[in-house]
Amino acid sequence: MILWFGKKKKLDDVKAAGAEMPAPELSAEERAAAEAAAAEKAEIERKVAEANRAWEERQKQIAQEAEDEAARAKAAAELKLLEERREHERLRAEAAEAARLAAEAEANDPGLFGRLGQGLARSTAKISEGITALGRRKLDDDTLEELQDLLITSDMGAKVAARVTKGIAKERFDREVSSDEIRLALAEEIEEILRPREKVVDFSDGPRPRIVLFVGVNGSGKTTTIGKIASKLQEQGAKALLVAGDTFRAAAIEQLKVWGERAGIPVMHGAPGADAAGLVYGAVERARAEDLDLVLVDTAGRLQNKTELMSELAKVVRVVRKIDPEAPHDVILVLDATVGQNALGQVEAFRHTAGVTGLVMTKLDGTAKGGVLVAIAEAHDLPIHFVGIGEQAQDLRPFSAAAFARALVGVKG
Ligand SMILES: Nc1nc2c(ncn2[C@@H]2O[C@H](COP(=O)(O)OP(=O)(O)OP(=O)(O)O)[C@@H](O)[C@H]2O)c(=O)[nH]1
Ligand SMILES: [Mg+2]
Repeated sequence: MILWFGKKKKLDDVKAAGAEMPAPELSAEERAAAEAAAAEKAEIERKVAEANRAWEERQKQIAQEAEDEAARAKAAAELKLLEERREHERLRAEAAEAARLAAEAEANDPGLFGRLGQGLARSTAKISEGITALGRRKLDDDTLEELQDLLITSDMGAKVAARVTKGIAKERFDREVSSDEIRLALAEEIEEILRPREKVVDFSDGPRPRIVLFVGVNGSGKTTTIGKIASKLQEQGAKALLVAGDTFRAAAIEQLKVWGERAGIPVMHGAPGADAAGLVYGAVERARAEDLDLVLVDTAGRLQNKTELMSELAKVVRVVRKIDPEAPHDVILVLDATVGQNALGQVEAFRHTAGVTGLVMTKLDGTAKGGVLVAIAEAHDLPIHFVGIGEQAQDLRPFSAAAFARALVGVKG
């Protein structure tokens, strides 16, 4: 598991642990003991099977030889019992095999990102089915154009789609390729664009209290994302404070309170309509006084073209800077994947106003427009911290370039 609040564990350790999970080393004695135990088990199994066979033979013989009805019936009943036992054994073995396969599938799953794969693969079935429909064929200009169109349906944008298809043609042009080969090649090209943006945030690094501001347009998933992160941080032992900086709507304060209560993290709020910048200033002072690790600030949703609301956000940032010139330490822009290409404009506007330092993309579970994240990754040198794949606390995953790229084009496993 990747820690988002890895006070002791460094990110690299955690990544290595997640990626490789080496089998425990056994000493020579332990190995010998394990081998002896396995041999003993095999011997017992062999003897049991032999006894069963002998017993079965004997029952058959009795059934044949017995003259009186009662003995024959008894032998037949014994045989039936044996069959029932065999059937039971067969079902048990089947269940064990199913459990083994499930465990294997889990082990081969791209770990934390398995659910993302399922979610995205479902929503981008169009690309995947389109590639399957191409069948085995020559990778010529026509095929490349069809592939480009398919990628564009995921809102990747024409420029990035062209770059990706050009990339796969480099070594394969005019060669016959299968759907699976195309899928893998596309995934590799997309991963290459995404890889530099993969950066799991470790909130325990850096200054205390670390001030994290969440910004974005209305309904993009800011409050929900804070709630999900809060649940995780609570599990990982961070001392945090949530701040209801969305002072416009009473419901927004309530929504954050619900998440805070669920996670057992205090929520600071003002009266509805209070000055957001003032509230955040107070929150930072409180975090210092109480020696907290983190302050997660929710802000009101605002459309990127509403200048007045955007300057209010700029004011929040300015006021926080007064109390700590380095703060806010993170300004996380929360983007809703369902808006597709529109998200690009949001990144521009929020970067300009609030000095965005990282991204979260939500609602990837229910859209075919997830490709826009590739366009954003190509255009903006901003880390992508998390992706949202549902409404529940566990539905936020650290971003993985490989898992995302593979899921987008429907590479299984
Ligand atoms: N399916 C899905 N729904 C999500 C996800 N993230 C958030 N939502 C839902 O999107 C809706 C809006 O989420 P909020 O967290 O209230 O969004 P917000 O950015 O705080 O909205 P405002 O405060 O109005 O600007 C809610 O119904 C959430 O449950 C996600 O990853 N997947
Ligand atoms: Mg909100």
